[in-house]
Amino acid sequence: MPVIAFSRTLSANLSPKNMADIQRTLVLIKPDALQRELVGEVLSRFERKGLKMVAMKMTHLDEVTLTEHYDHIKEKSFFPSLVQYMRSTPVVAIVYEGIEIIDEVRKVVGATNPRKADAGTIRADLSMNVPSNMVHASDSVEASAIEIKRFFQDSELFAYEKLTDRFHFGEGI
Ligand code: IDP
Ligand code: MG
Repeated sequence: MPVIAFSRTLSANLSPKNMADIQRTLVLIKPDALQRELVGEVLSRFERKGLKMVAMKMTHLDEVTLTEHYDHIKEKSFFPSLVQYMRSTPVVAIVYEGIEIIDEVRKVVGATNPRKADAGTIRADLSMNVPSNMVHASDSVEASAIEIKRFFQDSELFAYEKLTDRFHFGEGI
């Protein structure tokens, strides 16, 4: 993916050495967060971290999309119940952009099993179970590119100048 093309507004605040580390990542806020009225809490944790949101929408996932999305676990015995759970309400899909954002978001989200996740993470602080562990987040550069395309068209991704970029991503202030 051409890093410079999608990050022109962010680049105004960055030194060239940081440009190579700019990434995008896909987050899904899962049905348990919607049911438990914790969507705002999840968004707020990402906002407080200073993440730059470049896309967001509500969408109801179908079985085909979920089978693609969870291809790596589709042979597992829990897969049918995972699909049923993920289709029980719409999800909120978000794309964040920033330096090393893929690992940073996974750090804020925490380990897959909320009971093994570190305190302070979304999963540890707000949930107790798999599959209902609040949030999906891309786990690699390759996965994020595929997942963002799966959930968003190019026209739904926004480039804009966020005035705080220089605090979060610049060379200090
Ligand atoms: P991740 O979401 O931390 O990347 P993955 O291994 O990719 O974890 O699994 C995708 C999702 O499948 C998990 O977030 C969780 O909702 C569900 N899941 C994973 N393992 C189990 C399990 O053992 N039982 C039920 N659901 C599971
Ligand atoms: Mg995963």
